[in-house]
Amino acid sequence: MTLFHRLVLLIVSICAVASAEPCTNPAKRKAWHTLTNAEKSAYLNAELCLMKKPANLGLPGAKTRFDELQAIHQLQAYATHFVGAFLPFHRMMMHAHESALRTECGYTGYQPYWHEQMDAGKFSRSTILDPTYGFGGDGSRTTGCITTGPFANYTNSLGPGYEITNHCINRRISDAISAVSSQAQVNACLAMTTFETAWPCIEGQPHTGGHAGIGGQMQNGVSSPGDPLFYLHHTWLDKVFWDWQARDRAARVSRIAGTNIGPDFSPGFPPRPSNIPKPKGADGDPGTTTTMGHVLNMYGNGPNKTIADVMDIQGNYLCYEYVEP
Ligand SMILES: *[C@@H]1O[C@H](CO)[C@@H](O)[C@H](O)[C@H]1NC(C)=O
Ligand SMILES: *[C@@H]1O[C@H](CO)[C@@H](O)[C@H](O)[C@H]1NC(C)=O
Ligand SMILES: [Cu+2]
Repeated sequence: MTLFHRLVLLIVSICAVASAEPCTNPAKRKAWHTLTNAEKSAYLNAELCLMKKPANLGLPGAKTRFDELQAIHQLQAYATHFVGAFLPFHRMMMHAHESALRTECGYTGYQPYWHEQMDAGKFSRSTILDPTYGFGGDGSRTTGCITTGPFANYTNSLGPGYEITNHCINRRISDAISAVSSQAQVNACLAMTTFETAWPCIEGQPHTGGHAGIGGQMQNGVSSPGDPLFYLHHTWLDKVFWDWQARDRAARVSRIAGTNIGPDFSPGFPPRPSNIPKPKGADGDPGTTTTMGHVLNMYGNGPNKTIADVMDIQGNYLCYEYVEP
């Protein structure tokens, strides 16, 4: 074999590795209530581990790694809600959280989701609120603070809203509001035929069910990731988004739309303080419309990626699937 032939062989084998099927063995994201008690404990313990790990990114007010993930949301709430990037942004945030659990806290499972339709209208009786194999129950009627479960004594350092204060995780469960996490609402969104209608549908009713049905910190549009239930809720919404995309996969993983300019104020959202600039579009978008080049800013909690990188959950960057309950 001549040197030339060796070189050609080398180049061919490098190309073969680089073009290898990127996602052949997708991770399985499962519904919380289908996990074994051992799997539930492993997840809860990994979250507690993030709550004990000191912050290391220098983000304002954050004391732990859990807080730093919350900060991603607090720092850009008005730039990531009511905009085209809402669904891809939260998908990326779920991935950043899942990666932190796995790489920093030895978690070997994947991010579970809360199959909320099974609990719609009766959140208060959900097994996800179990004090031992779950997230603990409702807030106390006097203090609002949760008093049961593994996170009962966690001190949130970020929130409520844009504030940086020490406080408990609080909840005020409403079974009535939780009814909008119903299968009927999910079906209505899945039936939408364009991104322009599917995204506001998902951001509307099923999204509100998990946030306002749990209440307290979860209901705060800015600081909601201070309640670890946030990740179970938004992973479910990500599943709804993916179920919608999968109905016409090629088209729906390759196109995004919507404004990238958040509103000045939205009901249910704490007002944006004057020191937080009004979102004026994002890096990677040439104008005021959300594009595939839009950069999803993780504030150092893992890499930034573009919307194009995360539109397919079995693409070049993400590699997971949702297991039906
Ligand atoms: C929270 O603190 C109370 C009072 O100190 C204690 O009884 C309880 O076991 C603690 N719960 C957890 C989950 O650490
Ligand atoms: C992530 O994106 C933001 C906004 O575009 C940018 O300011 C920041 O430097 C980026 N961070 C990294 C690690 O690339
Ligand atoms: Cu959000």
